[in-house]
Amino acid sequence: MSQPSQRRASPVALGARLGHKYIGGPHLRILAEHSEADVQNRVNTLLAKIENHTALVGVVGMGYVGLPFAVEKGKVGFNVIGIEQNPARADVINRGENYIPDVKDEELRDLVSTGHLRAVYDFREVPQMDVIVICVPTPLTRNLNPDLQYVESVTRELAKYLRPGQLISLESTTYPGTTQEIMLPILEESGLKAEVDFFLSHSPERVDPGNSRYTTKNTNKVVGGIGPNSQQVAVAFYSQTIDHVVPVSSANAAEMVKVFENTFRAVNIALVNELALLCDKMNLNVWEVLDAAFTKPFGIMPFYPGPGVGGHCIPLDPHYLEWKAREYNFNTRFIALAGEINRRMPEFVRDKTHRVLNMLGVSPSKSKILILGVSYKRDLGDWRESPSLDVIKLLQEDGAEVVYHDPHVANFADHGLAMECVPLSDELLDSCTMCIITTDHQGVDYDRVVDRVAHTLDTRNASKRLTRNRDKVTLL
Ligand code: SAJ
Repeated sequence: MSQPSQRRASPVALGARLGHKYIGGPHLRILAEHSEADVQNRVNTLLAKIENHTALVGVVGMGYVGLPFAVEKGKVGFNVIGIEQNPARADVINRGENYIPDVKDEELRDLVSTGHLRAVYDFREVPQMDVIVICVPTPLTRNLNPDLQYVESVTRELAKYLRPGQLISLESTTYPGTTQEIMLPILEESGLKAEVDFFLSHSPERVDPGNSRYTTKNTNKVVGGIGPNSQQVAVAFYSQTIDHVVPVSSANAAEMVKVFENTFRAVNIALVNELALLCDKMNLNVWEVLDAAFTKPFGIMPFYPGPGVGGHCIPLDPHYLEWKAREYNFNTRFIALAGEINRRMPEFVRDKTHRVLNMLGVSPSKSKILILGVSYKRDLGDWRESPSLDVIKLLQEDGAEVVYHDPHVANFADHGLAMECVPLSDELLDSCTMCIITTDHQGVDYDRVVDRVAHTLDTRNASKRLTRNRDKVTLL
């Protein structure tokens, strides 16, 4: 098959594709052919830098996605500059200190000491970079609409410094169309043309915080360019550090893949949460039902109910797709229903708490309740969007005195709350009316908690291995 540069496209088509207005005459034909050769040269130059690891890599946002990504690139020999708007974080990195559990301290320290990795506060060094990867948050507004302020502000900054030959790749989870419809026009305000002067792709992050089995390196990576040149350089770039790259036909497709993945989880978590609500009415043990259902060796995968859905992905990302679908007059009812059920779970926990307090003969306003676990999932210290915080607020509204213990969270301030972790002492346990297990961290002595507290509401089945006093436990 002929190489792109050998194809004889008509000057009009070529000129149009290259972003030059065809005004006729042979001189443009020379210009167009020269530009096609230019473009191919830019692609080849970038490919060479990527393949010999001399490309200077920029990573915008040094969080739980950006920092592990930067470390993987540094480990294979790329020089990496982290652009981190939080100067304190940038300074920590430049001291060779780590703050992301999924990153190995010694690997970060070595990369910083050898100069392979450093952090800066702003975008002034972008012109020296060959590839810039964007790993910034994509939150929701209060009424569940996409909030692209970080993606847009970063893109505007990049447009100021953009130069021919660079690849920009967005990793943040977002609705299909963000890269093509939002980022591309902003970047072309620079006067440079996508696919001709610079290259643009979407490659959704697939980080499962705390998952030591699947890492940045061995998790399959989907990559979609806004055109064939962008696709070629983006696939080459990601292939340097990721075992298996999965090319898809466009940035839109890549964006859709990711929001589908997280919608899949949100819907299935909502399904088991709904089952928990029904089992409660039917006096069935939802944990027993699910454990038995998951013995089926095919056609099913484990999900479990809980006090709600936390983190910065599952509660948020599906609503990016829901919002975009409305543009097509399409109601994504599964997403809406899943969000409704999952957001309702903290209230269900409050209802069950009231039942336990009634059984103990204590009114909520006279109770002292221990919340065991505030991070949004086990064995992590991240409390963002954690349902535990919703449970605490609801119980405080009922007048209860609420304290928390979480071995991974020394303190937190969010949702109008500011609390310190209390030690899990015998005195504390003896002073509490009841305990609610909201995060099933390993390493907590659940036997001891259940022994000493009058009653425990277990929303995670953390007490499943309890050897005694099962009558002092109520399961979600
Ligand atoms: N949860 C349940 N029941 C379940 C699974 C999860 O209640 O069966 C709750 C968790 O307790 C947590 C929330 O849902 O509060 C989200 O859990 P999660 O396991 O999806 O954790 P995240 O959001 O940190 O990571 C997810 C990734 N997780 C997995 O694939 C296991 C993955 O979906 C994405 O790569 C990532 O979000 C992301 O960054 O999008």
